[in-house]
Amino acid sequence: MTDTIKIDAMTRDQAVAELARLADILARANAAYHTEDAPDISDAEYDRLKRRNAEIEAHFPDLKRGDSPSEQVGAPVADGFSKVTHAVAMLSLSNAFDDADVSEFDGRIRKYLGLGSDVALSYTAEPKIDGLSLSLRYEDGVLMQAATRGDGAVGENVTANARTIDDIPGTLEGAPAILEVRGEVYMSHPDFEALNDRQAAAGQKTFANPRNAAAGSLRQLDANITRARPLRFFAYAWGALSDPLANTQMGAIERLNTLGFQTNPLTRLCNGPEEMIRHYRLIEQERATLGYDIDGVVYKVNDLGLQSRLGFRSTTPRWAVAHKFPAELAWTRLEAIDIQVGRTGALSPVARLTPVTVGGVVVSNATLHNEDYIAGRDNKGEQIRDGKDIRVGDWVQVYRAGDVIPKVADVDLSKRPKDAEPYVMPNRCPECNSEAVREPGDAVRRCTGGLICPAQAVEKLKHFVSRTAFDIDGLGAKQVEQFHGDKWITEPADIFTLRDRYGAGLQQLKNREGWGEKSAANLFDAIDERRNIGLGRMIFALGIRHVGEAAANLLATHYGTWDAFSTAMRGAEEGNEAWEDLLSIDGVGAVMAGSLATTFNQEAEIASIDRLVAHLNIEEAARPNTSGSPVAGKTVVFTGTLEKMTRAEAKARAEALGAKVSGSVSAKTDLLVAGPGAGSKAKKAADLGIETIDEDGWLDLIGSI
Ligand code: 9MJ
Repeated sequence: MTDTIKIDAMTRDQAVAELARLADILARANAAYHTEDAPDISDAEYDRLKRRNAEIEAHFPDLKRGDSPSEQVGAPVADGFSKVTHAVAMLSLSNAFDDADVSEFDGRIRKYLGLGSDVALSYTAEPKIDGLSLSLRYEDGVLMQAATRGDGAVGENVTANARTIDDIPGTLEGAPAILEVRGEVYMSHPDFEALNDRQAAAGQKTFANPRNAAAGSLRQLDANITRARPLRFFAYAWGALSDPLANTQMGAIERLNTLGFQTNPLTRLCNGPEEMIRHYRLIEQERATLGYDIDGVVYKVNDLGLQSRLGFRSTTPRWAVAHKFPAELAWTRLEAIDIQVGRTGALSPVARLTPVTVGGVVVSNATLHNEDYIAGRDNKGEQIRDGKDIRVGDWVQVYRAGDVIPKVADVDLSKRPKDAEPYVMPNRCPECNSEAVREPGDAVRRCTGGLICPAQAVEKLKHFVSRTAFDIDGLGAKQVEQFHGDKWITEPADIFTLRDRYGAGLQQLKNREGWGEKSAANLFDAIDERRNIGLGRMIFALGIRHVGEAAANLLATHYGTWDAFSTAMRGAEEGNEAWEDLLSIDGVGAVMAGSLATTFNQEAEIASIDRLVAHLNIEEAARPNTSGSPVAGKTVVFTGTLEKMTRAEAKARAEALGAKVSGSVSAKTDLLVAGPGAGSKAKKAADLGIETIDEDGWLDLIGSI
C-alpha cells in the first residue's frame, strides 16, 4: 500500500498514484463533512492525509495536481473554473437528416479516398447521447484532468467534479501512458425525475430536461453538489494518445470497455449505408425505452487508418456524421409577423405564435426565413409546401430539432380565416426607415441604412460579444443593448475605452442601475482580458457577411497574422493575386471572397476596424503542428494523375503539414509533384529549375509510403 511508503524513497510513479489516492480520499471526506453531515474519517486522520499530500507535493512540485487538495479549503474556489486547452481539439459532428444524406456521406468518403463503389467500406453506428461531452486525461493510468468541450479548443477544468462520477475510473490498468478518453456525461430518465422531485421538495429550481440537469450538475463549483447528483458517462472517442488503442473504431471502443469504461451496447459494425440505416431504424424504435435521451445515430468510418487519411474540416471530422432523429412537430396559430433587422441589414420575418409545447419546450416564436419562404417558394423560385403561402391568422405547423431555432414547416389551408391577406414584406427598414431593397440573386431584403441603422449597429455589437466571438464575461446581449441605447458604446472599439470613460468621474458604471462596485470592476477586468484575442475569433467577431466561425478559422490559419490578413483583404480585387490566393483556401468561394473584399474597401468600415485593432493584441493563429514537417512553409503544386490518393486528399494532407498548395507553377513554387500525364506544368517547372518528384517520392518525403 502506497500509504506506508516513505516520501524520501518514493518513485515518481508511486508519487502520482499516491497523490491521486489522497485527492480522492480527501474529496470524499470533504463531501461527507460538508454536504452529508456525516464525517467518514476523524479530524486527526484528515489532517494527517492533508499533510502527507503537501509533503509529497513539496518533493515533486511538478506532479501537483490541477485539483490538489492543498488548494481546497473545504470548498473549491468560488469564481469559476480554470481553463484547459485541449491537446487535441474537441470536435463537433456534421449532420445528416435523411437516408439520402447517409448515402451521400458514404459517397463523399469514397470520393475523397478514391475508392470505387465495389470496395467494401464499413462503419460503426451508435446512439448519439444527448448530454455534454467531456475529455478525461489519464497519465500512466491515473486520471489527471477532466475538461468540458467549451469552444472545442479551450474547455473548463471540472476534474474534481468528474471524480465524483462512478462511471469514470480514477485509475486504469494497462492503458497507454497518455490517454485522453472522450465521451458524454448524461443523466438517466429515472434519476432525472427523482432529482427534480428532490429539488422541488427542497424549494430549489427544477430542470427542463435531463441534458440541462446533467450540465447544471457537472458545472457546479462545489464538487460536493456534483457528487450528490447521479451522473453517468459513456466513452466513445479519444484525444491525445501515446499508443494506438486499436486499428479500428470498433476495436478502440472494445478496448475502452475493457479498460473499465461504459460503452454503448447498441454500437454495431455496418457494411454500408443500407445496414447503417437499418440500425438507425432499430435504435429509433428502442429510443423510448432506453432510459436516457438520444437525438440520433453517429456513424464513423471503422478503419482508423482511413480515418486518419480523411482527417478534419475546420470543426468536424470528415470520417463521421450524426444522423439526427426527425424534428418534433406541433400545430398552433400564427398571431403576427414581425420584422427583425440583423447585423448585415437583413430583414427577417419572425412568426409570433400562440405558445405551444414542442418536444418539451414552449415555443412562441419561429423563423420564417424570408419573403419567398412565406410566399411558398424556395431560393431557386421552386414551390415549397405545394406553393401554399403563410398568412397571419393561419394554423401553422412548427418544428424544432435539437437546439436550433424553431421553424414553420406547413400551413393548414382548411383553417384559414376568410379575411386573411397575403403577407407583404415592408420596403422600408422598420428601425431606421431607410429603404429596404432586394438585390438580384439575394433571397433577403436588406436595410440600406448601413452604419446609421441602430438595429444593424446593435446586432453587430451583440455578435461581437457573443460566446464564439469576444465572449466578454458580464457583457451579453442585454448589456450591449443598454449601453448602445445610452450611446456609451456605439461600435466595438468603444468597449475597450469603457474603463477610461466610465471607470471614474461624474458618470460611472458602478452607479448605473443594476451595477455595483464589484460588477463594474469585474466587467472592466473581463474587457481587459480580451485585449488579447485569437485571430480566428477576431475575424469572426467582425460579423462580415458569409464569414462564419469555420470560415474565420480557415482564414486565420491561412494568413497567420492580422497584418497579413488585413493587408490581403485590402488588396483583394477580383482576378488579382491576393484574390486568387484567397480563393485557393479550401472552403472559401467567390461569394465569401467578394464579401470580404467589399468590407475591406469601405472607408467607414475600415476606419471602425482600425479603431478597434488599436486596442488589441491579436494573437497569431495556431498553425497545424508542423514541427519536423519537411514541407512546412513550402509552396507545392500537384499535377498529372495521382494513383494512391485523390487530389483533395493530397491537398488537405499537404496543408495539414504546413505547405501551401497552389494550382499553378510560378517562380514561387518550391516543389512540383507530377503524376503520369503531367503536361505544361512539368515543363514550366523544368524551365524554372523547380524540384519535381513523383507521387511515391512525395509519399516518401512526407513519411507515409
Ligand atoms: C455522442 N454524442 O453520442 C461522438 N457522440 O465523435 C458519439 N459523439 C463524437 N460520438 C467524434 N457517439 C466527435 C463526437
